[in-house]
Amino acid sequence: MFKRVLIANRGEIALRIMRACHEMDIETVAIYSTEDRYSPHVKLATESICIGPGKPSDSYLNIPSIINAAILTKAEAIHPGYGFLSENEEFVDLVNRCGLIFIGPSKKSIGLMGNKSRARQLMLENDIPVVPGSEGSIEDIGELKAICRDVGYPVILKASSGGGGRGMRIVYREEDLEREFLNSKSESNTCFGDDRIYVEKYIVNPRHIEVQILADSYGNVIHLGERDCSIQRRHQKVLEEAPSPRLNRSLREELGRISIKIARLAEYTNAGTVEFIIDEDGSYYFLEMNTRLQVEHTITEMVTGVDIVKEQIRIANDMKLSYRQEDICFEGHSIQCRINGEDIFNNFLPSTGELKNIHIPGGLNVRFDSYIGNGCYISPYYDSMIGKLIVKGENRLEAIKKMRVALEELSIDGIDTNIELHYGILHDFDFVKGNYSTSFLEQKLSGEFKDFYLEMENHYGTES
Ligand code: MV4
Repeated sequence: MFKRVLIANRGEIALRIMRACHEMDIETVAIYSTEDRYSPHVKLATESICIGPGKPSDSYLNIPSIINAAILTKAEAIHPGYGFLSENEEFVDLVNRCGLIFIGPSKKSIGLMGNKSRARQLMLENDIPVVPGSEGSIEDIGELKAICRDVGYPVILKASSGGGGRGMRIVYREEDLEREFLNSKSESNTCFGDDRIYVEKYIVNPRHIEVQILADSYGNVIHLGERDCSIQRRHQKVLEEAPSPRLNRSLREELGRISIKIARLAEYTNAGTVEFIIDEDGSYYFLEMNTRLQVEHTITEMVTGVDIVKEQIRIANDMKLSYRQEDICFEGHSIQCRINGEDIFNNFLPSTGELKNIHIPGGLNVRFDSYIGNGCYISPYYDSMIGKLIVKGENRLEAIKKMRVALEELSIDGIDTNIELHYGILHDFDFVKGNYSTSFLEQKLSGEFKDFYLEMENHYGTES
């Protein structure tokens, strides 16, 4: 096993990875920017090394500095966490060529799945359902028009190198197609340096469901069930739950089987997530595969008892998975609320500053993964997510009630947070019924549903 691992990340996920390492008697190296010099990941690591100023491109994205830090501190492996360099092929390649181990999938799998239209093509060739649309990327407007006539409007244009919604355009009529095609190409070129676009029929009000998989270097692949990630705003997930209240046993088993098949097709190793959308009549379609540890891996851990980060480290060390599929038992229901520093009454503007009077809830099956503490400073340089409140109940209703109580107890002064938004969601009748789609938050926040705001205001008042 590794003696020492460098964690190429910050915030709550750096702490999460550190805990797994220390439990496995592995020493840790933290990297940090000057902006993060008082952050807890710096103190809790075995050794810490400053790699540059606050701007991510000068520090957490600075490949030469990070690799030099690993070599200087004699780390044998690098865990990238999520975001930053976690899905960067060139980084994986350089890590390996410097004689270090990347704790994650191979360069090849990351490259394959990073090209969304190529991944789509691979699924088509192997009879895995994808949304009707183009075969690969689109050559010209004539071809695009023909495909859209064939599949019917609305359609969605997506960037081949995309993800996170950038470059995406929903088109309702043929007369808008050419203009949106050019817009989409230009935005994709700006964001990803790749202007290739593919098209799919646009599924209205889908559920966004993803399956966690683990694969070792001996060809063993298992799935850890699904997460429902439909509660999101502007492509940022807000609340996740496992299992999905939308799935029945047969659909669940089918998605698990297909996800394992997809991992095998990609010769995938380590932890990964297969994303699907489910339309209103229950048909499912492969969307893409995420080749990293995800923010919401926690709820899968809560319902399976599997420590996903420990498995990642074992796999990277060429050890076999600790579980066979038959060993995985699903128990109870888990919900995660992402706690963000933002002003939900002012267009979700990021809120930064020094925290005080923090109270963290506790109790049976209540988990808070964060990096916050009294006096801690939330920097505008980084993501607004400051913590994740996670609960598990014996069933969905118990989980909802546990989360309501935990949210009431959670208190953070000094910056604005989205705690009240979560309270509104957890008390919404449609949410409680499990009756929601990816449009849920947008609809509730549009003002069409005044009761949603009332629920928040009744409880918290409208001060500040
Ligand atoms: C879709 C879709 C509907 N139909 N594809 C969003 C993120 C990326 N991983 C794929 N996404 C979607 N792809 C087809 N064919 C709906 C989404 C989607 C979405 C789209 C627009 C606005 C908000 C959304 C939220 C979740 C998913």
